[in-house]
Amino acid sequence: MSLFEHPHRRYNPLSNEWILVSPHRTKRPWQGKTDEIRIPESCTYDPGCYLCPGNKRADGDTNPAYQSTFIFRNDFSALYPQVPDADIDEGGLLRAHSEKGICRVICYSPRHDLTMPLMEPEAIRSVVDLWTDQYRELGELEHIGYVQIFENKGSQMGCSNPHPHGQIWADEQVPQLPARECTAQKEYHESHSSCLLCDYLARELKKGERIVFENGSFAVLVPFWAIWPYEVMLLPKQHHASLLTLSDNERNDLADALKRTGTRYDNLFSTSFPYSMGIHQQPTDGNDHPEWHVHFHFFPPLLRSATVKKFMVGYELLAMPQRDITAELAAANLRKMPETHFLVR
Ligand code: H2U
Ligand code: ZN
Repeated sequence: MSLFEHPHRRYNPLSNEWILVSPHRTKRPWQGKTDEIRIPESCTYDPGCYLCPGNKRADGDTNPAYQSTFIFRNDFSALYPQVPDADIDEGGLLRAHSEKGICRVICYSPRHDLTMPLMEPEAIRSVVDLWTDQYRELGELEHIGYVQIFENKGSQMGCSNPHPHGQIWADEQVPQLPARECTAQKEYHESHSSCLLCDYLARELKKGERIVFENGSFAVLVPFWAIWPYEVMLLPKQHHASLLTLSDNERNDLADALKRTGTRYDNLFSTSFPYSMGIHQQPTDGNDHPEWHVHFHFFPPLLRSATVKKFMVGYELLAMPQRDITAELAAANLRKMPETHFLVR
């Protein structure tokens, strides 16, 4: 279709935002920044790592000799529960309110050198179980209206340590981006009497051009409206508002989908693929959210190699997001990748 061969705007119905796509620019020469290639860590235990079993953390606590996953309160939490309620509003121009919350760190494995694609499916399943339990436990707290589980992977995404880990920040109020998704899903649900992401996924599965792969219960696709070059969304085929209602089999399929997504990513540029990943689940604000469909976003910065990344600068910071490589081409490139990790071939 010629629309997709020329500059065009695409709509993101989840965030109610637009993105500019400039497919003709993919042939432009690159004379910009090239990072030094990092060889993946290979030691199973690092005495200097604050996440390895038995080691001391920055606040002086010692990690237990954990065998599977390990969770602790973030020693430098951005949010904490004991905050006095307070508000200001001066003419709608100076507004602020207090915010309570809880921040935790999750170690995926005692092994310092592993990442999700190199972990056994059973070990990834343990992480899925922990995410589910944490979402339940934190969401049940009265002052927690939203639970954000996420992971920064790789130093290019600001990750502080190669030890496989993620974070949870649980907030009193629903933060801005999930709040936008909440509004969009709610409006769609009210006007169509169906779920936005169920309907979207059905269309994508029928078309196939943006699907990376699927298993029995999950699909991984490059969204039509993706901003980052190799951004993907991972979502269950059945309607689930959160991880809580996934069956045992669906949890196993989720672990499988996470391993395969990570493997394809790493194989794309033969590197430990950096990204920020997060799970969007229904708010835990005490309201019903039949509109909400749980999904994972992966936002990786790499564009053309292990060293050439996309910068969100200039027009993106000042006007709107923009991409060159189309979502369809990105999906085709990821679809071509083998599912055996390049480090174990
Ligand atoms: P990142 O790799 O995404 O930065 O996450 C690591 C988190 O671990 C970070 O939020 C916390 C940092 O505050 N941390 C501790 O809680 N204890 C430590 O000893 C070091 C780091
Ligand atoms: Zn470690």
